[in-house]
Amino acid sequence: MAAIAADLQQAGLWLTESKRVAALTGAGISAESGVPTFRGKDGLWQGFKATDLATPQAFARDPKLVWNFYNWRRELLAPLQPNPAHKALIRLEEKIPQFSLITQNIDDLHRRAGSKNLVELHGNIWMVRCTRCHLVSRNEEVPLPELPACEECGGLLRPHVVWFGEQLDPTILDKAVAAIRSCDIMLVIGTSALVQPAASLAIVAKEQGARVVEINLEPTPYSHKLDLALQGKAGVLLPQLVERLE
Ligand code: BV8
Ligand code: ZN
Repeated sequence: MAAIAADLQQAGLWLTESKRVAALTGAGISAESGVPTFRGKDGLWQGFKATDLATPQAFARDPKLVWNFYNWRRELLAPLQPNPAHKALIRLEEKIPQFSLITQNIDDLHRRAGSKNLVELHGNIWMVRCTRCHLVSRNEEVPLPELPACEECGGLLRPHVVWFGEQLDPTILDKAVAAIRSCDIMLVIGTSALVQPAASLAIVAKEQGARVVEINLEPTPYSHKLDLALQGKAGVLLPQLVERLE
């Protein structure tokens, strides 16, 4: 326990000296809200892996199956609340002159927690996009019809999220990279750092001279390249880290 206290102390010091902070979050920050992560034991749905269903090919082949998957996640997510980790990032945003929050998550919990400067790299589960007229709208119906239709043109709607094999919105990615390129310190929270290009943002930060601190339940392929890797629950460690700023 002593080691982690010393690491928290050190991370707190670096944060106190920083004017520009960037945070990248993954599914692990929402785990304590009850959101299943992708690679934990609960990373499966009816025997399917998310990587099998969150693809344009799967949607073209069987849109009903893919919508069943997203409807299941929408129903599961609707009642869930932000946890102390999400809330600690709100306090950080209030304290740090320039704070950017970049998330891989589509669960909307950062927005619901009140994060302002938020970049959703992979979209948002409550946003839908028409496959015909490309109209994007927020829709919180739970559940949506099995094959939801666009109100404007009747075209088939899809989740407005980035599937595997799809490019991220360049404007959104550029905003994330700009924040990473200019930060003094980057926090990488609750991600297995396997999905690209999000995972490599930590290296972009390191290469421009920022300090990078990881908070995760387990080590990741990037842990050994970073300045600190705090092992533990985000809902426990993040509030402790932000307290050092008070
Ligand atoms: C692209 C939206 C290029 C959808 C998501 C082979 C090798 C390398 C790369 C590839 C490859 N084949 C394909 C690729 C590229 C691919 C990729 O990276 N694949 C991976 C699987 C290898 N990437 C893409 O396809 C991206 N696009 O590359 O386009 C391109 C170029 C030209 C032309 C066309 C295309 C698009 C990737 C975006 C995919 N969409 N989400 C949806 O959610 O339904 S990704 C999705 O999975 C999430 O958004 C998130 O990004 C990812 C899950 O990762 P994590 O968030 O890290 O979650 P995970 O469960 O893995 O880890 C949680 C961690 O938290 C764990 O470490 C755990 O220990 C920890 N934890 C748990 N509890 C806690 C905790 N930590 C703290 N506290 C706790 N309480
Ligand atoms: Zn339409």
